[in-house]
Amino acid sequence: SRNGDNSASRITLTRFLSQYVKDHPEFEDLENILLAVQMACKTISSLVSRSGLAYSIQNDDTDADNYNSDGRFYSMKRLDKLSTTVLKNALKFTGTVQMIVPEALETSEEPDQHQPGVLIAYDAHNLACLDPLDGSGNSDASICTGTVFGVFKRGNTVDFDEDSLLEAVLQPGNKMRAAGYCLYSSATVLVFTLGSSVYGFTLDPQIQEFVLTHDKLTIPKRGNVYSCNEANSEGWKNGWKEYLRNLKLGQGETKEKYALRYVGSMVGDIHRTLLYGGVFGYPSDRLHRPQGNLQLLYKSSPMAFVVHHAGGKAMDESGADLLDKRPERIHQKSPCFMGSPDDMEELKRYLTRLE
Ligand code: FBP
Repeated sequence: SRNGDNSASRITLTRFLSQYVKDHPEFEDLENILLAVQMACKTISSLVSRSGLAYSIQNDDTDADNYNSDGRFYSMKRLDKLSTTVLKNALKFTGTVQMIVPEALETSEEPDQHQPGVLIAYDAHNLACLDPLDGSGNSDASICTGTVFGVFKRGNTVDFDEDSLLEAVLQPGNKMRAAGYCLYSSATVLVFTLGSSVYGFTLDPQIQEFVLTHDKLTIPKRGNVYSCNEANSEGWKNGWKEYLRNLKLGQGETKEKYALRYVGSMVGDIHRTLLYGGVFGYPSDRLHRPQGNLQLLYKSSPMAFVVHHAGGKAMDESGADLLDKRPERIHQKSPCFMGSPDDMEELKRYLTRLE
């Protein structure tokens, strides 16, 4: 408009969703969940951006919950918990969604590891898994974090008792109806797909609304960045090792020398990969993390669903489609790779070669 304020013509997420379900009535039942997620993400965004301030205020309080076993201030746990509460309340507010917080501890590959609190939400039609604050360990240093979610069909046969629901949620990513994430960084960006195009919305802090900034987002066919935790390289398999050696030497398919970028916050690393292209990977590390570090159900699977619908690809360590992999347990981890289609094809040749 003439005064330079085009807010009236901008497409907010709320408006976008109401139009989307008008055009695609089969997704009508998802609108409530998505609106609740966007509400919660706005609040979590504001909590995350104030976490340093919360530190100085809470530093002298006597709440034992704020300290870990060494007596060190432990605001990470607090922010984790707060985000879970915010999401739970937002979903409850819909009046149609109920929740389960599965026991964090179960027999796992790494029983001593901190198990993040995943949230399972359900209504008459859907079963959703939500990771309220991935990478929360980073937030004290003001490094980016994210919320991740994936939604499955509940299916008529599933009973309402907790065990049946927890069993029913163990589905491969290709069964998702919707998935997405919200990145809390220099900007807050919510990216999601309802199984066709991918859309990205940026939170405008002035009006506290998510506005459409990435319409039909597609990943570049090729990138020149790889992203992984190099400190695990002694335990990596040969395929991934050789692939990276060639990228570093400029002897891969493109003959271009690749750069390394690793934030250590999955949502940030994968969001960058979506926009700039390249490869993100958390492979197995024979010495320390035999299944990598990313839980399939509520971290890598929803992210893979987004990458796939943006034109990218996600694989496990055998080169098989990650979206076909069904978790056997809620917190099960799996090695994973995702990124630009051409980079993934190149990597696949290394992964499928016999060791
Ligand atoms: P938390 O949610 O427990 O912080 O762990 C998840 C995560 O931080 C991912 O965001 C990230 O990709 C990965 O762990 C990093 O693992 P590593 O520190 O081994 O590189």
